[in-house]
Amino acid sequence: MSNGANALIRTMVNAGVTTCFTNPGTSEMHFVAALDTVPEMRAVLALFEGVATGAADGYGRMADKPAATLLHLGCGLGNGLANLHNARKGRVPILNIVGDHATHHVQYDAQLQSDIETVARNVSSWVRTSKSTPNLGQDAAEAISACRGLPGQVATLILPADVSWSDGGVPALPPTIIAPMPADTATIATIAEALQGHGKKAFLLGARALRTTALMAVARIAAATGAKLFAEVLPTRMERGAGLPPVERLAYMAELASVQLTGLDHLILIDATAPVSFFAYPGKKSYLVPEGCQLHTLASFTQDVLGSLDLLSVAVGAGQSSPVLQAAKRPGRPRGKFTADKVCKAIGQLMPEHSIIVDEAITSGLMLSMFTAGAPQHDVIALTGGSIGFGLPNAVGAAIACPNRKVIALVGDGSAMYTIQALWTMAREKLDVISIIFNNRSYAVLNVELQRVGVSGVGEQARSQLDLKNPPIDFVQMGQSMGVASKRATTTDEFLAAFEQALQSPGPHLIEAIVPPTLTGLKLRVLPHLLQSLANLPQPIARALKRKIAP
Ligand SMILES: Cc1ncc(C[n+]2csc(CCOP(=O)(O)OP(=O)(O)O)c2C)c(N)n1
Repeated sequence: MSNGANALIRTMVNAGVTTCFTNPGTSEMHFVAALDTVPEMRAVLALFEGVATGAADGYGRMADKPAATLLHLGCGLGNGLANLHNARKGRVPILNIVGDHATHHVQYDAQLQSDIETVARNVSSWVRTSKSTPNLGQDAAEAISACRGLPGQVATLILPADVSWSDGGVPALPPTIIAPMPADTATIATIAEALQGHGKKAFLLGARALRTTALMAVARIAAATGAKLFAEVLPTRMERGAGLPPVERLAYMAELASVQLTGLDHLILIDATAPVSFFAYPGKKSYLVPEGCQLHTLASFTQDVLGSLDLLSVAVGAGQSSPVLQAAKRPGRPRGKFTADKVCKAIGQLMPEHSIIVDEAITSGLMLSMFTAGAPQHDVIALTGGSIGFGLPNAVGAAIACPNRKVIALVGDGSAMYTIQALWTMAREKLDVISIIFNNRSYAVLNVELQRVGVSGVGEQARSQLDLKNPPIDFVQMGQSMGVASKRATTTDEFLAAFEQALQSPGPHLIEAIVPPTLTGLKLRVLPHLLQSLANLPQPIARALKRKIAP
């Protein structure tokens, strides 16, 4: 007869949940012991819960199915919250199993007792404390059904220790996944009419709309109707590169995004929400849809993206149109002074086909999109919820989901320090990840934000809150101490040599790139011109923008 833990793991495996990122404690010991009775489940130890949840996020994005986490009561779940938040914003499915005290122990309010459900609700659309061993399998099947449905979401199943250790567990059958519905006839007709009219129109593409099949379909419609293609600022997963339709990402800075959207008469959302500014700034707009622009939803988070695109394609007669495709074009080999831009250029020049780029470079990745646009096809996964510390853990999950693809994680030094323990899991699991850490010894983006929020008279103490120089962080020693081959690059040539070597030898590598901060006052002034060249803006708009961003 199965105990609860065994039935639970069997249910998970039956439903295709075959990877579990763990950081267990005493209340999870029966689950841990049961792992050996179900060898189809791969358990991966993480040394901090934020690594476990971030790895589950990366796995979900790349495998298109949930991974599980195993977390220790409310405190363990709380430690994992930031990356669960990123998953929630990216609509990534994750199944959390959170151990709890045995039901009869709760009355004593022992040391680790806390309100787990309250912690879970912040990020989970489905939360349940399993009350009995015979029902545990069914509870798990319902949790999996909730997280795999549309939109993908975080489901948290709380597992009291006695429900786990008692006999009488019954594995449940996999849940049936309900097929989503496409847009209705009236919506298709309205959007088709907007696309065929004279106004300026664009699509804004989110998670599922940034995958190859959807991209090709929407690009055909765009070619037939003259619509432009935008991607959300921070995509869950975006397939791009030579041979795929090029899509312009909306800028992080609201001032720039507003310019990208200027003059639109119709904005059509596909698995995306209306664009808003990341933060509010005194005197600046939060809602970025231009006045007078009509907003349409072709497919919401719960609707069928491909089915809706097929219907729209028929309605506008786009079936035979040829989509605009990105030409193959890599940048030249970088030379000269070593900067973060040179790292981005080297990646554009050298990265292999089907690479997975995890982008948490923050300011250092400003030129990444441009330098990799015509590189061989690859995926980019981004910081969907803005909660830093996602890059290294996401790389762990992506590498486990896609063992035959190179993962290149681009991470700011500040961001890397949140979840640096991920390196240890990379070494232990021998994951094919190249972690590039931009050591600019600064929270550089916050220096920019300090200018943007309009404060005056910044003093020493304020400046020191954004400065990581003292003491300097040594990422090479840190990587080596966790078993990852690590090199430091202080010149462009050193970086190229380290990167080429890392590309040739499988397994985890770390390259610490010692670079100056990218987004200096000078770069800020140049940004409008960069955007102008990308978006063909008229001079007066570019000048107005320049005044807005860098007066
Ligand atoms: C969980 C969380 N804590 C704090 C922040 C605020 N924050 C945003 S960016 C940033 C610093 C990023 O520094 P780094 O990774 O070194 O990149 P850089 O800005 O230097 O390019 C901080 C602290 C956040 N976004 N998320």
